[in-house]
Amino acid sequence: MALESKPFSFLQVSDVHLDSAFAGSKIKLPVSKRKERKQEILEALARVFEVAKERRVDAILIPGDLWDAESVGSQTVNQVIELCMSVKDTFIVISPGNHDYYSADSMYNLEALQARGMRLWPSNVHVFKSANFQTVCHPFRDDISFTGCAFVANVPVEERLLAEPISKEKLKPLNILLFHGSLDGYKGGDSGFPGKLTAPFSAQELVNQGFTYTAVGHYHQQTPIKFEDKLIGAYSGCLIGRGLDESGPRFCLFGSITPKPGNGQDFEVKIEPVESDKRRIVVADFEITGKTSNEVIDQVMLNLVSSGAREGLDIVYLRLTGRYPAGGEPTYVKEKLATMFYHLEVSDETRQDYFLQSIDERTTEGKFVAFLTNLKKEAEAAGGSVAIANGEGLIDVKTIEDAMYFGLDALKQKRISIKNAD
Ligand SMILES: [Mn+2]
Repeated sequence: MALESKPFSFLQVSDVHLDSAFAGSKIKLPVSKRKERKQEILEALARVFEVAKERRVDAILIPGDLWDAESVGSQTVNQVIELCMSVKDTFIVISPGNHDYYSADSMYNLEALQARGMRLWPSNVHVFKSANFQTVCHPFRDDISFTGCAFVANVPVEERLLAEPISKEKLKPLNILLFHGSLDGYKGGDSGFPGKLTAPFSAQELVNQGFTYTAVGHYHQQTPIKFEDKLIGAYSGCLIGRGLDESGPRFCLFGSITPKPGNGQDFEVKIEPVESDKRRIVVADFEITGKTSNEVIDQVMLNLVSSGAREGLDIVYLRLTGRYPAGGEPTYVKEKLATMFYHLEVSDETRQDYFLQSIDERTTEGKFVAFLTNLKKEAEAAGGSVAIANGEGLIDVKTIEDAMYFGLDALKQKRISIKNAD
């Protein structure tokens, strides 16, 4: 078949996690802001569709996790369906992931939508519904095909989906692969989560399949996939930031694939990240030792601004470390800066500095400190932990230090402020 020598353009978006609860993160958004952020996911997705219209893309590729759970609200899905209807001339291809897996009750199932009295996915949307790879042709471009599959349950897939060659039977000259899985060697902050590894694949296995481009979902950090410097696919990463491992800008990807002159099978593939979340999560560390409260406030502000935190807009997670003199507990940081950002969470990992004055070794405190200091030295010499209570348990350096500070709190202040203990 002769190739139309026309470029193909697309937007790629995945890991949208619509209707996320925003609970369980160390960022600790208050309930009112969790609701706002939930709405902002839909707003971010609506902007993706606006970009698709502005740039007149040929397709929107969604390789999974469009919503966070099968319990996604029907109103939310209705709004997504409306967005899809608003771009009638754009083909939208969805390969369901582990969170939005395809099942008889799924919001991707037309009968399930009918049973709920909901509107149906319009004809410009194709959802892959089989765990095996299948191929469809672009409805308005007979030179382009899309191959994809679906998760059919939220359980990790151990099988290497790309180990065997995928059928080339229905492929067109420009062929796109979409799926949800874990790239070997991915280094993002979400790579080590228990149960996260699913449908593993390598860049070598991907290049062996020979697709023009592959849109992959699942991992949340925007990651181009290259083989010997050639771009063969990408993760767009998650659409908006929800947790500490999703700090910084979040993206959808604008892609363009242009046939190279003289050869119908050779293409130039380019992707461009487009920031998709109006807010950013900014994570910063600050050491307070030896600084006055005014110095701490001034320097924390400078530190946050240089970390890219935007006043009134961003979600800031500030980790304070170091030691403060008696009465100088850095609670003033949150009080002074809380209203500057959309949300500020201060993780106070500081300790009162009990060692500014020497502790008389004849006192209870002195004996307590001497005992734990020796124990800490033993633990350090033994590689980080030491046996206590006749070898029935091991105690590590951090726990010994916690014990020393909590003990000193109790002895000196008659109260214990338990923080930064595991
Ligand atoms: Mn996933």
